[in-house]
Amino acid sequence: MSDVVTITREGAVAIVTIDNPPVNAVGQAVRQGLWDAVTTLEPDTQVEAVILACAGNTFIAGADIREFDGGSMEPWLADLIDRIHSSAKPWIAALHGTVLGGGLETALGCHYRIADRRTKIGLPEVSLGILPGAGGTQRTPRLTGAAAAVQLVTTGVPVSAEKALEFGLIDRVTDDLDADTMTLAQHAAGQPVPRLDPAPAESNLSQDDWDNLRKQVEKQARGQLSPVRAFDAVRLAFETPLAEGMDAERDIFMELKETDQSKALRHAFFAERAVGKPAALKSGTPRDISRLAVIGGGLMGSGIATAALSAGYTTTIVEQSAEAATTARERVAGNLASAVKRGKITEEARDATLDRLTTTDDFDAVADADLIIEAVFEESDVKRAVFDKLATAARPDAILATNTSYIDPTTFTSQVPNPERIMGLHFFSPAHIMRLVEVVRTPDTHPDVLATGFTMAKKMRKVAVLSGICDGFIGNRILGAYGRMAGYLLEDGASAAQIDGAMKDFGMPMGPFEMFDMAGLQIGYSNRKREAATRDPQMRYSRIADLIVEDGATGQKTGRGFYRYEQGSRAALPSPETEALISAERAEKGITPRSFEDSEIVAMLHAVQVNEAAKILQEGIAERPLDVDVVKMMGYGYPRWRGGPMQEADARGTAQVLSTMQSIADADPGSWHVADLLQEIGGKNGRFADLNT
Ligand code: T1G
Repeated sequence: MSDVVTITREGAVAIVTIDNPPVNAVGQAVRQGLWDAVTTLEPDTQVEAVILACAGNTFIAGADIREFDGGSMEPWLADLIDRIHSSAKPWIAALHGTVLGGGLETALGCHYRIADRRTKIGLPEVSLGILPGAGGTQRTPRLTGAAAAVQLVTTGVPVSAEKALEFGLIDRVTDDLDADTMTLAQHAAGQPVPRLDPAPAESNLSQDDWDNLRKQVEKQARGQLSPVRAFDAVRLAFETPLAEGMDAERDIFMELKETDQSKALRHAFFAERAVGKPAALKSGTPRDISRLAVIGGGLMGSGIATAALSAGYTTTIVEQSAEAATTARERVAGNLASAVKRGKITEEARDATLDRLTTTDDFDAVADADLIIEAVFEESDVKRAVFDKLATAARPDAILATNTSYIDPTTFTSQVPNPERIMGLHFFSPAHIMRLVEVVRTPDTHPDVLATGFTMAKKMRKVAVLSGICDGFIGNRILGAYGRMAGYLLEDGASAAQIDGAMKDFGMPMGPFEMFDMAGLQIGYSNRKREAATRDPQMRYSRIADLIVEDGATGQKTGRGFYRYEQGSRAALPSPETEALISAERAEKGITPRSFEDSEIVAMLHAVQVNEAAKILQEGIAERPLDVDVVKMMGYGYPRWRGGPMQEADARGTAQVLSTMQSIADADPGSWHVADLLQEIGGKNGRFADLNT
């Protein structure tokens, strides 16, 4: 018998237990163990029912995703499930934890399913760019009908045990899984074994209904293939017998598995876990922290405090006045009220969370904090004043973090004793929603401090990425190159609408100019004015954004920026004033506007991001290309089914990316320099992924 699948017996009931930590993935060893268990139990006349259960935190949470690139090994999961379903004895699946993908499919091959009340049950395969490949698209519809099957399969979002019961996916929900499973097994023993009807599933949907449903799935997929192809598989369950449907499902699975989208989505899955284990953390031990303090209860500070409170930390917000402290509490309460409204937390949980919050104007309240995050106004002098006070008000061992999107945390190390406890934490707004946080290390930051930052972020259900120090850290530095190139393309003849449209077709949630208008043009204008004296005179400078601001238009909030906005609407409309201003500037610079292909715009905007990322990697600001990918996906809306700019570069071919970047630099050597790392990898059409070890 295998060491990941064991059989025990209680009277006439056999209990097959899988023990394959951490998530009981149904990899080859588990499949072989289950295959052998069926072979052992089928002829055993002493056994009249079989319970399938898992040790640890969860029932099977899916196939082993790592096997997809290595070629599946027999026994195939679909064949194993068929064999279980054909058994002469009833199999009862005892579900707990997160029953996902191949885990649910294995349970659907059993004859009964009983779940602990807290279980989450789903078919998330589309989030990996594939579809349920072991019968999920064929058995689910025969149990739940069309609407639930389409929802489960094409969204990939798990449902509660109660909802699964309502859908007909499981037979029972229990608060005592072991006892009730055994009772169920004993009742089933010796009874006729229920079989799934192999005839096509029944639905009252018309051809038009199906076609409209597919259009909805396509719209929600936003360019991703798998939800739409998974829909096609589900639809087949209503038109063909089970065996035929299974064959079609397998064909679609094999088709999707080889797509760049699926490779990107599998990369994203593992990358957002790998970022939490940078080499720099190997020597770090996280400190045990429970009490946080946040200096500044504005939008960022109250968002950070909300995330901290929701993660279970006792949190104090320190503001400059009693009324500001009260406002901060109201902001946190508002954030939590929204979570209640969205059904994310109960009212009781909200109240318990708020009980952990203290808001005050007494700076000395930081005295018992284990970790303090300053989130005051993004100006060095304002932050310096806070660190001056922290130097004496905070415990000498308290970790001090500065929430900043571009200020070098080293700025503050001379102000406090034990500077090794300082790090930067670049939270993304809104901080209680956005999952990304860039953890910025100074040359002094202690590995334990970094490890504590990563542990805190994970507890906040955030994804932390380690960054060194440069202007904009990882994400905003790459955004800078992206925005600069977009400005040049605008000046050279492409319209804002064409550039934005091309990037939305690429999969971005919005284009650069819609994004600038939404964020507001004033901050960028002020930054550029401050940097004017030190700007490289060789670098091309596009004044268009400055001219728009000087024309009194600073974006969506004022009704005009790069676009015009009707009162109360966010729809970006052409702005004749802005277009006239752009034409005048082109004339002023003697630029004859030229036309661009969308593909050229996308290639150029992608190339400059990869080039900047290559420099960031060369400089050691980011450890691996996957760190860059995760920052762009989690913080900037980069389409997950492209896996981030570095994965996209590998998919396009790095030689191609190098060629585009070389052309950009040749045309404007004062503004662009091809990164050595891009030269090296692109020169041999290598893969950035090879640096992700
Ligand atoms: N395969 C391989 N490794 C996996 C894995 C999987 N399915 N799921 C998790 N891991 C690893 C993960 O990389 C990490 O490793 C560790 O387990 C803990 O994971 C045939 C084809 C179950 C909700 O998509 O959603 O079935 O970093 O940090 O936060 O139709 O893991 O420690 O080295 O995420 O407690 C479908 C994916 C597969 C579920 C637990 N199933 N997993 O979350 O832990 S395709 C999924 C998750 C399939 C069938 C198809 C989550 C979790 P390391 P973790 P967690």
